[in-house]
Amino acid sequence: MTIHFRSDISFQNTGFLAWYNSFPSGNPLSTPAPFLSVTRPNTNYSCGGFLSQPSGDFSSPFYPRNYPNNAKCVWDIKVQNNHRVTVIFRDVQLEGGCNYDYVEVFDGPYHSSPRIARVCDGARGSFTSSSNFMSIRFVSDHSITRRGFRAEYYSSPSNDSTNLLCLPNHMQASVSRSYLQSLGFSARDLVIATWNGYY
Ligand SMILES: [Ca+2]
Repeated sequence: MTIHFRSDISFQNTGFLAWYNSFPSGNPLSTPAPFLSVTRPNTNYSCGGFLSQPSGDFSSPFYPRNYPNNAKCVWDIKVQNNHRVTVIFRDVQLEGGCNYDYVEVFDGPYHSSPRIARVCDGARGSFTSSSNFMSIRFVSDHSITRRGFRAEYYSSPSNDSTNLLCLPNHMQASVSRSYLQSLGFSARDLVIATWNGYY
């Protein structure tokens, strides 16, 4: 008999443990195979990291499968000078209560910066740094895990300038008030076609 195990390029998990036995072919029921179920704590993963691209995304370990217990992950985000970082939380499914498993957003490098927010189960929303640094920390306690979270970030100029940013599922257009006023318009004159509103 041959067993073939194959894995693809992403999402690690514990894997499997199988048991085999042999028996005389004339008496197949003489040695019934025991049912065996083994779960081990999964420590074979890495999380967090240094993100230096102008935009990107990150998620809890093994997302969208359950994150491990006792996880502590820090993502440090640094974008180019004179830009700010905005992080958008798209999906946050954590153990409820906010004191056991949570995500924290810091306005600069972790350890030396004030906390902007603690993101808990069910949260959505975005947060923007005051400089070109932001850090995100994910913490899980010793029990109960869920799907985790997925977040995206992008950078935008921190000064009052005109800028257009297009990502697969996010678009941002910034037009400075002074530029509009130099043309004789106000911010209320700005209209996005096919959009049900005026800005
Ligand atoms: Ca937990």
